[in-house]
Amino acid sequence: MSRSAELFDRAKGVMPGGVNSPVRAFRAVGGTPFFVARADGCRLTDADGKTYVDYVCSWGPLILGHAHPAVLEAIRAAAERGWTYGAPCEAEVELAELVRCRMPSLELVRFVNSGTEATMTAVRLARAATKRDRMLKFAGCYHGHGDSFLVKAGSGVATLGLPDSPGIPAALAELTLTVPFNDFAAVEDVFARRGGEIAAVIVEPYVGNAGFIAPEPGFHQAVRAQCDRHGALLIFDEVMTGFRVAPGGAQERLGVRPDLTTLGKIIGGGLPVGAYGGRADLMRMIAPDGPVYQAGTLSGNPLAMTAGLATLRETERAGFYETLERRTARLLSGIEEAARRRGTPLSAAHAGSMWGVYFTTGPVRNYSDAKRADTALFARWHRAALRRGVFLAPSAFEAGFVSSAHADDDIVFTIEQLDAALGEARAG
Ligand code: KE4
Repeated sequence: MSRSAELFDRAKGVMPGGVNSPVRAFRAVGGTPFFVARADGCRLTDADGKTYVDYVCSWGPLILGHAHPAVLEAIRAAAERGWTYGAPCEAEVELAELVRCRMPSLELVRFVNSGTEATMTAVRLARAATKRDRMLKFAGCYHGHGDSFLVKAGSGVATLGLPDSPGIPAALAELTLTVPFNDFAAVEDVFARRGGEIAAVIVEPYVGNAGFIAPEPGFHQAVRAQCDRHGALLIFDEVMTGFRVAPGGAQERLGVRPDLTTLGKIIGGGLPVGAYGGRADLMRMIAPDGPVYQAGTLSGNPLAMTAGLATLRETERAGFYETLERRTARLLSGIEEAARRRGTPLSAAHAGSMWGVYFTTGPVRNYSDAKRADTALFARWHRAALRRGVFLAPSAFEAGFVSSAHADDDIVFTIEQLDAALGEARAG
């Protein structure tokens, strides 16, 4: 039995599913998850000494790859000064100022400890500011595990949500309306019917939790206009896209200014951090300035702030984003060429270094399109890729990431291995 298998058996005896986040259990792709012993640059090494080129990158935070020297040194130096104070420190001011400089729509920002905390609070704030209770989201978008988000669409448009997990009160779920992504007619229809009840629209500007789905030109601008017309707020959930798809995130790439933005992942450099921010008139409603309560023991802790600062500063190097986008495009064109040569229907897309592929003919415009992909083929491809030393997200409905630690020869190696893995997967 491999060391990972032994560890997984032990883990299942003490943690639900043997993991601390469900997707890591590999249920969607089969097989036993490997346990990581160490990580460096673009590679993971498992407990049995096998290495993998990593395209999960801890689900987005590691835009510099693992154990980047500048981040490691910053964390080490900060740790020597103590790592949580329960009182303000300079690092949180510096990171807040840097975030605002890169994303000017965040006139004020509050740090929390996860993307889930950020989105939960942003919706609470929107409800308080508008005195409305309903929220509009898009099918396939994930905004963390807050009760209001674990909701599935009911039947028909302008659908009242239904709980998508036990433990979610039906009365709360029905406050969440769900429509298809990229379907502006559906957005218009739900606003026509319930515009006066909607506190906010929350959206992943580029959907990274259903695979990778890009917005169609003008979609977000049209949603922005609908929000303005009906007095609803627009929340960009940039937990994944923030500082990933452009130096100023999706809002810079798209040229859309949301009222509120949620962040996470990259701004913590791999340590637990989330943030929400936006219009000063809204954010001043947050305690202690205003009556909307939110708090957190470790919010703004110096270690996480330092790791986020070191990470964002590295991304400001000349050509950083251009190089990442070039390598990501190279990776996807290699995968597309392999699929074409093997007669496998495949749809690929990326924005910056966030990418996704579906085994289905494109275009994939929304979650319904994504669900037509051949997930069994994806699972076989994933397992074959693992055997060949490439770690893809263990689900057909997750995005992939390229970091600045992925060098050109890593991309070439990956294309070769994924090509061969596709051959094995097709052979069943
Ligand atoms: P966290 O609570 O996991 O820090 O963030 C929740 C969240 C909010 N918004 C978006 C757009 C997100 O992508 C996420 C979390 N992303 C998942 C990846 N599918 C995290 C991985 C996991 O849940 O294990």
